[in-house]
Amino acid sequence: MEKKICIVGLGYIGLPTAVMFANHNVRVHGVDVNEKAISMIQQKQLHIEENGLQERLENAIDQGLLTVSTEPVEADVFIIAVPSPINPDKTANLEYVRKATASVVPYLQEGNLVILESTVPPKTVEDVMLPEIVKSGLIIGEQVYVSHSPERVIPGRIFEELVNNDRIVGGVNEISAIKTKELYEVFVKGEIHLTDATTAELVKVMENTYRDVNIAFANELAKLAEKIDVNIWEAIKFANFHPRVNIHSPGPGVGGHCIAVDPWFLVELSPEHAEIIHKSRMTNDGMPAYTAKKAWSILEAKGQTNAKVAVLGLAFKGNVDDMRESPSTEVIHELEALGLHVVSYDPHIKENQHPTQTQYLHEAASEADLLLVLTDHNEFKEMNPTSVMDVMHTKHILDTKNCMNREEWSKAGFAFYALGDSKNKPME
Ligand code: SAJ
Repeated sequence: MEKKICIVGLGYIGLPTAVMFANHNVRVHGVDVNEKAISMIQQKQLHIEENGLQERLENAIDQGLLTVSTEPVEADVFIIAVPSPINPDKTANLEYVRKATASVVPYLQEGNLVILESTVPPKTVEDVMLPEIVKSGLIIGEQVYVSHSPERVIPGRIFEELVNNDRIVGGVNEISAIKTKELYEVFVKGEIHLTDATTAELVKVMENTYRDVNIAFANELAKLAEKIDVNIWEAIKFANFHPRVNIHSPGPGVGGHCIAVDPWFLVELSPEHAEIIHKSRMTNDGMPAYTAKKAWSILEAKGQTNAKVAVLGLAFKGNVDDMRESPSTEVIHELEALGLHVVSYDPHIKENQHPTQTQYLHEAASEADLLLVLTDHNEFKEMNPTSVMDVMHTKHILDTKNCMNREEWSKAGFAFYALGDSKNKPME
């Protein structure tokens, strides 16, 4: 393919997408405001962790198909993949999207296509992007094509999902959508469904909101199960044998930059019509405090209110290096507020990301009274109790992700507790 693509935003979505196109013989120029990230990428180093990214990045650069800098260049297609976070008052912050769009306007030429990949509140293309693009003097939909093609990939499996997931493409007009579809067909094997930009925006936000509401439901069930001595993990497993039931998993909270954020876009749209969505957000946001309280109760029952807690997991979910909106931060904050001493450990998180952090499991566990598992990293699932039991002060473990081997830890003499389960509580 002769086309050249300029991708603005080289984060968790932009960089893998850039590398993916380049590995399919498309010339790509990547842009980011983060100079450190740019110089790392130039040296074929990663500033983010993703399976399969390193070798694909090396290949793209070695083949001369990927260049990066802090400024856009002329291209046939511009893809915008920048953050769309929420402000402290939970309203959408669309400044990155607006600025990224404005940054490509001076480079736009007749026939170009501009695609927004970032997840945004419905109407962002219309209300935020088009007013910038119109400044190019090109007629939108005729001389410059615009669309929204939300990414739908899950961190950790991005290269698989970029290829195999179906994609939704919403154009400002039909020709914009068709041109976008033709572009992604370079590597997408899933189906590409065409619609208008606002529908595509809503679809993406709905998907993540569905997950948030479903997780809130699971969290509510977990709390209820604890009242009646039922193991919620077992109950959910059984319920999910029903062909039309798919209950998600409870946990210490919902993190990441998507699921804990996107539902607010719908709440902002019309609060009085988004009651379940709003309530679910609050339920999930309440889980870190619930988890901390549960940890505290376990220790309090043993008279250990001045205890040390070894937190296992700072990442927002298993096997990723991403701490954005991680519930662990909030859980630790709550534990400290309850007067507990916390040392945290996460093999996926680089040094100095959290004041309580150590790079050594041994140091976290040393003299600890409770192991609190907040993230289902493979390293934790495979952990042998003997690696920590001798250095701990008292052998308690609280598993909030149902990822630890209860039998093995119990056999090693640990009192094993789980979120959503008071059925199997240790005998007093
Ligand atoms: N979580 C639970 N219970 C569950 C599932 C997840 O507590 O049953 C928690 C996780 O531990 C984590 C958070 O929710 O803290 C979010 O994790 P996730 O794996 O559900 O989602 P993300 O944020 O990594 O990726 C989501 C995906 N969306 C959907 O699955 C609908 C992904 O496809 C999107 O591309 C991504 O958001 C995004 O960028 O929007």
